[in-house]
Amino acid sequence: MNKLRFALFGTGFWSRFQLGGWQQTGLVECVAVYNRTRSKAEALAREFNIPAVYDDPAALLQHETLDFVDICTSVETHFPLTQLAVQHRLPVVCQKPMTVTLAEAEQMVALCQQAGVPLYINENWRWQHPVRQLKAQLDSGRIGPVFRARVDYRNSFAVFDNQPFLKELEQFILTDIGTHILDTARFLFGEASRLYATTTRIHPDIRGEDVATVMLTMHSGATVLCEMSYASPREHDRFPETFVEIEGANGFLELSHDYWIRETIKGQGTTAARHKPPHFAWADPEYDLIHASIYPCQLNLARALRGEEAGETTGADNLKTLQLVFGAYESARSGHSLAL
Ligand code: 89V
Repeated sequence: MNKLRFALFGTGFWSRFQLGGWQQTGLVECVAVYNRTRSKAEALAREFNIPAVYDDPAALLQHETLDFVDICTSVETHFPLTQLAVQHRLPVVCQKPMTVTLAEAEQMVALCQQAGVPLYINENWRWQHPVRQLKAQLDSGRIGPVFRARVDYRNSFAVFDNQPFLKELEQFILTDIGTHILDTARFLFGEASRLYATTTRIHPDIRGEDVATVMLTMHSGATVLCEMSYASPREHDRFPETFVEIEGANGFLELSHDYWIRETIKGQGTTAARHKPPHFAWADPEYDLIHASIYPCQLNLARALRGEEAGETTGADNLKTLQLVFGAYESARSGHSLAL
C-alpha cells in the first residue's frame, strides 16, 4: 500500500516531533505544511523536505491531494480547520486539547460523525511505554479488584520556556496536562461517575492555574486521585514522568521514578522491573518519555486510517476525557462535587 499523504497545519514546538513520529511509522508522508506566517512554514518544510508550503489553509486543501490532515495549531483554530477538512471529506488528526470548550468539542465530534469523516486526537500520554506495561500488569488481575489509586504528575519543569503560549492560557494545567492525566486515569481505571476538584495558581506571572487536584469516583467504586503541578520543586525533578500507585484487594502496583514498576502480591513479596522508553533520534532528550509515546500513538492512528486496526484515541473517546477536564473546572469554581 502507498504511504498516506497528509498536510501538517502548524509549525510550533510540537510540530517537528509530530513529523518525527509520523516519519518513524513509515506509513505516511507529509506533502504540505501550513502556517499563517509563511516563513515559519518554509523553514519547517526545508528541515523536513516537505514539497509544498501555504499560508492559507483553504488554498492548501484546494490544491493538494491528501488522505488526511494533522492539526497542530493553537487550540482556538482546531474547530475551524476541522470544518474546512470536513468540507473536503478529509480525515482529521488533531492535537489535544480538542477545543476551547466542551460544547465546541461536542460540535466537532458531531460534525465529523454526521459527515462520516474520521476524527482522531493525538492523545499520546496513555501510549507511554511504562504506562502500557503497567496496564498489562493491572489487567492480569494479580493485585485483585482496585479500590484506590493515585496518578501523580508534580514537578517544577520550566514548561513555559519551550511553550511560552501556555503562560497566556486562562485555563492552563487542566487543559494542557489534565487532558493527558485524566485520559490516562480513564485508560487504566475506566470511566468515572463523580468528580471533585480544586485548582490554584502559584506562578505569579501566568494567567491560568498551575496546580490542580481531581478526585474521581470510578464506576468500579474505586477512588482515583489525580495530582498535577508545575509548582512543586522536588529533590529530583522527574519531568515528564507520571507516577502511579494502585491499591488492590490482593496487592499493590506502582510505577515510580525512572520507569520502575513494582508489583507486590500478598504473601508472595515484590517483583520489580525497569521499563525504559526507546530513544528516537528526532526526540528532544528532555522529553524522551513523551516523544517516544508519539510514535506508537501515531502508528495506531496511521493503521486506523489505512483500515488495518481500530484507532484508540477517537474524537468520541476524547470527549469523555474532556468531560472530566471541564467538569474539574466546574467543580473547582463551585466548590461542589459533580455527578457525571
Ligand atoms: O504534551 C503536552 O501537552 C505538552 C508538554 C507540557 C508535556 O510539553 O504541553
